[in-house]
Amino acid sequence: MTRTLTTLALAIACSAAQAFSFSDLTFWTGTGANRAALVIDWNDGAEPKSLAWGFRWDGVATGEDMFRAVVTSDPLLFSKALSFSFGIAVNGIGYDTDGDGLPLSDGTAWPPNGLLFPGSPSDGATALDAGDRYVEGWNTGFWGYWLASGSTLGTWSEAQVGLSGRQLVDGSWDGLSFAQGFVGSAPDDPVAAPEPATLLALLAVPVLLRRRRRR
Ligand SMILES: [Ca+2]
Repeated sequence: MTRTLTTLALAIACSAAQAFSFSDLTFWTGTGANRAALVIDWNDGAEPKSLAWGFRWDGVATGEDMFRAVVTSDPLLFSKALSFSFGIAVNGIGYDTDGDGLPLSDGTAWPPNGLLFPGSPSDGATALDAGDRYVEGWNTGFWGYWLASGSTLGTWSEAQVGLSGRQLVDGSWDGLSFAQGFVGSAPDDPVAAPEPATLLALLAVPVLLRRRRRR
């Protein structure tokens, strides 16, 4: 298993492209004629710096719709989010890189779909597995929200709305980039999050069973 995961990590690292485009995405969720992508940059010093997922939809969809769809469909992706009258805000995002669950230092009990609404914000929890990634912040930092356009990833600019207020545009990019100490930076160029079929081949049983056990 260790060697398999190392191979997977190498495959992820080597798939980084100079000009990342929609055709580079391998993990897609949702159905419809429109396409957008979600890029998550932990700014945690680990590689790959950021990962990207694709989202398809018809009609009207928001950044929140894409975020919820991606988090709840990728078994390796987890998030703590908060719900307000104006919509949701991201508190923490984690990635179970080694596919055996995402235990945190604060004992968080993740729900089956990986998207937790804890009710109050938290700071400072860390991933217990050495290879996993998790960053959260509310008073110590925050998940900045960025937007870009173009079938090839263009220049990022800070969103002027939250995830719930953002209406997705066909062929656009949403970025979440953690701002430690409230010092924001645009998402670094991503690599494609591994597609479900790859995950199933490499990790399927352990990941799916573990998620089921952890509820
Ligand atoms: Ca793990």
